[in-house]
Amino acid sequence: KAVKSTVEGAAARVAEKLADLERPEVPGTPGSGTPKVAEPTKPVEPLPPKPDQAGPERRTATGAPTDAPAEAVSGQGRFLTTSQGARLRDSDHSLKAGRRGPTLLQDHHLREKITHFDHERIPERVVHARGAGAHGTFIGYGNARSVTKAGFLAKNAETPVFVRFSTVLGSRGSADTVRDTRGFATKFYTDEGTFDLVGNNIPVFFIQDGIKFPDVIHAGKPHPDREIPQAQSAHDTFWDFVSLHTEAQHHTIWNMSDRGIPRSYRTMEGFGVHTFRCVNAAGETSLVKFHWKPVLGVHSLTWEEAQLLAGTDPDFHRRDLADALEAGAFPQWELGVQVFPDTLEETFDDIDLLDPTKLVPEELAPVQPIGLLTLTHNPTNYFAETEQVAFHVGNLVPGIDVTNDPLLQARLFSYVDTQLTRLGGPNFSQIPINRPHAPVNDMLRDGFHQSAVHGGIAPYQPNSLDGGCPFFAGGAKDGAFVDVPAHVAESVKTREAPASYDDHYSQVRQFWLSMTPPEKEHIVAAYTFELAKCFEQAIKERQLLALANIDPDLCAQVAAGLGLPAPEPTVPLIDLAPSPALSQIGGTWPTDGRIVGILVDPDGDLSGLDAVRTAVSAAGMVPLVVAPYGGKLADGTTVQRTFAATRSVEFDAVLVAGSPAPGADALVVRDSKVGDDENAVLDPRVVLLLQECFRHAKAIGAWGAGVDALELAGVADAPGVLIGDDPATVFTELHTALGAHRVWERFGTVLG
Ligand code: HDD
Repeated sequence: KAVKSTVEGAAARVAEKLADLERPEVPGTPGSGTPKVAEPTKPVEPLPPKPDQAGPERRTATGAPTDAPAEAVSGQGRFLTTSQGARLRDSDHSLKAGRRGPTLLQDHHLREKITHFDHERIPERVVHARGAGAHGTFIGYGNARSVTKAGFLAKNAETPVFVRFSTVLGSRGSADTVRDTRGFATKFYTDEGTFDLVGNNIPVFFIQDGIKFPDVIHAGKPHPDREIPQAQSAHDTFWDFVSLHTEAQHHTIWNMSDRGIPRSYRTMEGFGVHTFRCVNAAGETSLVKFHWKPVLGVHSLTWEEAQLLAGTDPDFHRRDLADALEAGAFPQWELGVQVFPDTLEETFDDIDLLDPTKLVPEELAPVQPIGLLTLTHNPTNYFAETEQVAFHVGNLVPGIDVTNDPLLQARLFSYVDTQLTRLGGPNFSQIPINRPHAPVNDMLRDGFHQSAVHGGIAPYQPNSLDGGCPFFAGGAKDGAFVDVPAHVAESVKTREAPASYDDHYSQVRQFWLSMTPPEKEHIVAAYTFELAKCFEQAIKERQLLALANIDPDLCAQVAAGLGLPAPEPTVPLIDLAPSPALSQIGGTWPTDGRIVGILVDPDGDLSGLDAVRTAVSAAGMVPLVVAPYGGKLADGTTVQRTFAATRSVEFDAVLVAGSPAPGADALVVRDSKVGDDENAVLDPRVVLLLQECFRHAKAIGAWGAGVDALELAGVADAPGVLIGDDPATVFTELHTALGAHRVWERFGTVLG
């Protein structure tokens, strides 16, 4: 009875409320001829945009409220909540029928937590899965006006950018230092729309037509039966492909050169690869190739370093970039262009500009700098930014257009298409990292993950309801992207390539002939390593034939390493003039962010250590004190690396501090029974470290009794081994040597 009266009471209260409500007039009554629901008769303004969902208040790690930007605080809000904002008292125990269970299906919090976790992963990129990103700024020099009207290249125009560097073949969790091409993709958030320059650190590509992209990638990826090897080209299917498709030989020799194993993302060149068609304000067109030139110079690892690093620090490149940004050693690249007249033939000096397996040597067409890129910030969240960023070669701005390069044409399709699977639908440009900074007023609607709340009722153009908006821009004067009216050769449909695409060797030979002796030595070693990893004899022999067509001497050296006969060339060798710009050796470069290891004997003479550490830091480099065990040295210096936890490959150069004191048994181990200098032996980990640094042609310095260590390791007397009594002088010489990246003359004398 009590229940009944409560229900009745509630019903009465509802009826009362309803009676109070103002009801809209019902227009007309049935049969009166007036429709019941009014049709809209005049255009309505779009609904006002909804304010962004407010995030919880920000708190510091200790729970105190803060105004710090979101990326600077570890947590948000004081209390842990569900995804719906309900505060949680416990997220460690599931809801059970008694302490010993079973777990109840009604545990909505358990289900939310596990369900979300179960769906945290998205498919990794089908290529370039492993990458590292950074934010920065691009400043135009203004000198590209005669070539392109692109606004972001105007003098002193500042444009925010996001760059993602990557390897190509490896999975998302693979190692950074594998031998591979590196991606160098830049998103310019310009006022005229987003421009993406989706390039590589190698100026040519494996194939001439995008229809073969799945083939070359299937060949390079792990074998489908055992899913090995990971992140490698050293296997049968890769070499099967490139020896059968000899157009791939040019890209392949770049991979086998030191370019395939960069020292750092900061020391890589970047290339747009394709030729683009640019247009200036007067409507004149030019053909253009884009280049990124690193201010720090182009430097590489040695193959042994790369292999060791893949084990000791698989994140070597990612860490190097993040550490440099955090330390304020902001990496910079100049954007440069090679400019060619836009002729009907689309060639320059007989080089087909639409063939992506060909480059134009810088000696023939200099790279002219047109702007400066500076990377300044690490991403706040890897997944949100580096993983979800979506590049597209079709993201173009007025002033930059595509050409008919068949590789580029296929890419224009692939990059949007791939995001539909990878990012789960067509609205990926609404993800914060992908949002243009130019105002967007499109008529794309709905779809998975639609997060915009579009107003209005007329998402079509033209319309007469939403005020007729939006309107078409009246051509170039309104800043519209106008496709360049490029000539299209009248022709018949055909699945064929131009005749010039048949030259697969002349520029590969030119690359080989442009290398210095140590670079050639590295290339021979790389081919020998990779082919030795192949099992099929026929593949090795076919690739040797390709090498013979590049250069008989190269072929002979690799064949000798494989224990196979060197075949004769099957095509005439064409000698193009060498291009010294292709070599990485020569010149001196800034050493910002380089790592200098300082080996210290805790029982030794520590005088000079502090001054050297300060000098290394003052030179913009990172000093790392290495000792047999951790903790603090007698002078208070913190040991940053122990012999057990480091390997030579972590350092660009090493110093051995003045030590050891007589009788010390750390860095230099003396024979305890005899206790004299003649029986001194060096800690084997230090021997290994010094000998590796020596083999990798790194600058090595020592002062005072530290020289003993070099002598005991057998590396005391050679170019780039800098010995003296004064630590400051030794460091200055070491710094100068590091400016050349390596002590090049040491290669050839030892196995590098
Ligand atoms: Fe590509 C990713 C560079 C040819 C299809 N490519 C991708 C990335 C870079 C390049 C740097 C990674 C972007 C990122 O960091 O998210 N790709 C190149 C260069 C090429 C090239 C320099 C030749 C000059 N690519 C190429 C062809 C096709 C693709 C011919 C297909 C026909 N590339 C893709 C892709 C990817 C991609 C499948 C994978 C993930 C993505 O796009 O977003 O669409």
